Amino acid sequence: MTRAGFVALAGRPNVGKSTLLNRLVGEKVAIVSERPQTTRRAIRGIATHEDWQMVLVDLPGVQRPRDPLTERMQARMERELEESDAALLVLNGQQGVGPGDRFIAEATSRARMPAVIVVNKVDLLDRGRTAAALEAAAELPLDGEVFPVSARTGAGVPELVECLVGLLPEGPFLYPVDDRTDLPERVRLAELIREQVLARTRDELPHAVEVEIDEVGEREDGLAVIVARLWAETESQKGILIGAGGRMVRDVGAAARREIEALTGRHVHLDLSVRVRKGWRRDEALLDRLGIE
Ligand SMILES: Nc1nc2c(ncn2[C@@H]2O[C@H](COP(=O)(O)OP(=O)(O)OP(=O)(O)O)[C@@H](O)[C@H]2O)c(=O)[nH]1
Ligand SMILES: [Mg+2]
Repeated sequence: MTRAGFVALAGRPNVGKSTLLNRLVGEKVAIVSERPQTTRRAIRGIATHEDWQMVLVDLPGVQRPRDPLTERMQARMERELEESDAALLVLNGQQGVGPGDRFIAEATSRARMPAVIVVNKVDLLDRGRTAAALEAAAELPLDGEVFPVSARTGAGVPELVECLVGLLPEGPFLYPVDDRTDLPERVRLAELIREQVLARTRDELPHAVEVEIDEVGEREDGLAVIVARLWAETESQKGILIGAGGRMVRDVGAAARREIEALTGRHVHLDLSVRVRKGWRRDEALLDRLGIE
């Protein structure tokens, strides 16, 4: 008999949920950055072994909603949690346990499902601090085993996987064995481009940018062609994204192209332009089109 089910990753922004999901899946399906609130969509990553399949749901970091974008992120998180078979609460071991973590632990506990707690980033901690973080995690108002893990190095991950597999219900696989994510191709491409923007911008800009894929095609000579645009909210943001002499958009494009070529195994021509769309974060129709639901 096989086991299969959904595991929702909950946790504050920037604790390493997406990094852990990629580690568990063994492929980059969710983008990662140093900025909080990198993940905007619920992304499913699929880990399949001989006799089990675990669908990891990477949720946006929990935060107080402040506009339609963040309201959607928050509502999506609560829905996904309800529909999962188990919850994985991720903590940042470097920061210890705070009120935000307790809030999420309580919300997870109310969802009444098996839970596991991960203390992540232990590669940055000595033994004493790891022990203190584990102790603080064990005192959270959420039942579940606690695991010290480094999503970055993979330390502690096999033990975590073994525990999670035990929580999956018995049943047939939910996705084809070769699938690693349920993200539509266009969204996956847009996310790889956004990741490169996040790596190069600061302050408000990372949150002000969205990426839309206009066209995915193929030239006669077989070269894949992707036309994408960066949405900014103001002219000054647009100026930063273009950069002196077009340098920023060129660098973002070149780096994103390399990522896309690595993912698809094909040569790609990426046509990237920058546009202004005031208040895109409040534009419900655009959010729909971008797949942020
Ligand atoms: N040293 C160390 N850094 C880590 C580890 N896991 C994640 N990080 C870093 O922490 C930062 C945030 O990682 P993400 O995976 O994007 O965090 P997230 O929880 O998905 O964040 P949101 O999507 O914003 O909620 C990135 O710079 C990662 O490289 C880890 O185990 N060790
Ligand atoms: Mg994330």
